[in-house]
Formats: sequence, C-alpha cells, structure tokens
Amino acid sequence: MTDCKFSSDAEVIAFARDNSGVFQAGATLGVEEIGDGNINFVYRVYSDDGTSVIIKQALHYIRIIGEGWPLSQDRIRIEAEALQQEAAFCPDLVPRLYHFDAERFAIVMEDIGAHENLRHALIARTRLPLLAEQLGRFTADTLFHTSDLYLDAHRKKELVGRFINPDLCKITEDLFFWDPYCDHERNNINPLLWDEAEALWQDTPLKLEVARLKYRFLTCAEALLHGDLHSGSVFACAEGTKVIDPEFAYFGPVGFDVGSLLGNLLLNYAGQAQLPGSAAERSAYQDWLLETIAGFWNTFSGRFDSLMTEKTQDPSLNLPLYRESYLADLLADSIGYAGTEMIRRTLGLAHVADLESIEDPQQRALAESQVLKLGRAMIMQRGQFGTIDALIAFVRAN
Ligand code: SR1
Ligand code: MG
Repeated sequence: MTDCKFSSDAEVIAFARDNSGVFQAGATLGVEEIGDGNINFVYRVYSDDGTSVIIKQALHYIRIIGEGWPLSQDRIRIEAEALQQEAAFCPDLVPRLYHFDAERFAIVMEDIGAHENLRHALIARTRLPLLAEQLGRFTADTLFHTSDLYLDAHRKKELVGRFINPDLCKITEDLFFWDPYCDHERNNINPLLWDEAEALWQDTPLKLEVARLKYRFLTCAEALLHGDLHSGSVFACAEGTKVIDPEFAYFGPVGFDVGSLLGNLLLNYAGQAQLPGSAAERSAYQDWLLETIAGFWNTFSGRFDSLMTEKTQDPSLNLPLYRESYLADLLADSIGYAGTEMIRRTLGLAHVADLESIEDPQQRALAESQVLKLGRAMIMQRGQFGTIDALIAFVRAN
C-alpha cells in the first residue's frame, strides 16, 4: 500500500511539466481537480496559451468510498497498457498517453476537452452523427485484434498475463452479477420500486441466466476488454469520439463490452420518456437512440466479420459458417450483458444520471420499472432475438 497522493497544486503542476513534454519552458501553469468519477483522482493542468494535459492518479482505495474499500494500484498500469493497445488499432478514438509513472501511480495524457461526456450529451438530447460508426469501429478493432481470431497463440497468452486485474474484476463480479439479485446492503433502491426488487430476488430462472453470464465473465478470456464501457467512459462531439478510462481492462467475453454500450443507450432511452420536453421531442430522440443502436451493432458486426474474413489465419476459425455462428452467439451474449448493466444501474450501488436526473420519484420509478422489465427480458430471451432489428422492435413494443 502506497500513499503517493499529490500533496499540493504545485506538485501536480511540476509533475505535469516534467512528464508531458507539451508545455513551453517557463510557461505559467494552473491546475484544477476535475474528477467526478467513482474511483480515482483526476486533474487538468493548463497554461495560459491554451495547452493542457490530464493527470489521473490511482490511490490505494476507491475515491468515493475511502480507505474502507482498498483497491490495487496496479489498475493504473493496466489503464496505461490498455490505452496503448487500443491506440495501436484506433489511435483517433483514444486520448494520447504521454507518460506512465509507476512510483506515483499516475498517468499523463491528452486533454480531450472539446469532447463532452456522452452520458451528459445523451441526457441533453444531443445528436452525434459519428457516434454509432466510431463506437462500432472501436469495439470491433480493439476486440478482434486482441482475440485468438487474430493473435498468435503465444502472444495472446502473454497478453492475458499482463492484464490479470482481479480487484477491478471483483467489483464487476459483485456489482453486476450478485448485489442486484439479493437484498444487499450496497444496493440503492427507489422505495417505490421495492416490490419489483423483492420479486426479482425470488426470480430463480433469471438468477440462473445471470449465473451463466457471470461464469462467462469469470472464465472466458476471449479478448482484451475495455471492461467498463458505459456512457461515462465515452466523450463525444460532432467531430468525433474518444473512449477513456480502461482501468477495468482484462481478457473477458467480447459481448460484455458490446453489451455495456447497448445497455447504456437503452438506459438513456428509458430515461428520455420521463425527462422534460414535449412528447414529440422525446420520441424523436428515442428514435435517434434506436437508430444509433442499430448503426453501432451493424458497424461492429460488419467490421468484425470483415476482419475475420481478411485476417484470421487459423483455417478452422475462418470458415463462413463459423463466422456466422460466432456473430450470432455474440449478439445473444451482448444482449444478455446489456440486460445485466440495465438491472445493476437500477437496483445496485452505482446508478446513472440518465435515471437519477428524473427528479420526481414516481416518474423515475416508471423509467426504472421499464428498465427492469426490459433488462430481464433481454437476459432471458437473449438467444431468441437473432437480429438487432428484432431487439429494437421488442424495445419499441415494451
Ligand atoms: C465502486 S465503483 C462503481 C462503478 O464505477 C465504475 O465506473 C464501474 O462501472 C463500477 O461498477
Ligand atoms: Mg471509470
């Protein structure tokens, strides 16, 4: 356990000056703490000529909980190495890494300031023309190129070893796959939803399917995941998209990353029905969200299929029938993991502003109840949809 926390603004500034290589010698620098995430400390260091960098520091505990929930500081090395892996295939879609410091447990990276947190952008009903295509490309390229469909078998196993991330995985194992399915002290439940939560705790068929998804999360070292690909880990603007924060990266099932994005778009979809604005505005934005879901999946699956066709060397895996069955299984998996994200954001510890910003508890409960029903159906019926259009038709009808 190391307490490496910067003790003053001057220390943060000196660290940025020495380790970024972007500031003019002698420039006057300022610093602000900007972290609103759950886990780390994040600072922006800027000079008066407009140059700036981001510093992220991982302490030996979870920021919002304190020393009562210790957490391995190796997560910041994992984040630095995951950013490098992602940059190898999608350099335009991740912030540039300037420096990783193993003593301070800190990284220095590009300030993506012109981009807005995707969760806030979606709540404000912003239409982002490049989002679907860029998220589809990000997931297809990062996941394919770190899987056995591309990597040499020795290199793949070497990489699996570098990304063993037990503390961060344990957070997901508990918060996604167990807490919401029992009366856990960490849960955070709208009292108006209590009856539905109790019914869910008794729902044995659902718990069986969640156990199946959890076991795959624990054991299926398929590709290097981002591992926490919710809307708060994406920054976007009209000109482009950046994916940040891969500290939960590990080798897991591809459908977990894809499903996290699908689940977050659907959380916003359900929230929109209760957020302020006219019925026409809400429904037009919900249409845009569903188009984005289709565009994301179609880009992802089309690109993944092309990559398998062109780059998979193993002849046993590069068979047209195998490609087809792989992508069908992947859609089912993704829909199931999307359902677990939706349920855990409604009953579990970490809620999302898409629902929390609905001020009236009764209206919030309506959206939360829709999320629970959709999430349950998506987990239970994940193998039956078959196409993204069938999922979208189901969402429209429910
Ligand atoms: C206590 S950590 C809660 C959540 O924040 C992270 O971003 C992950 O999504 C985690 O589940
Ligand atoms: Mg994060």
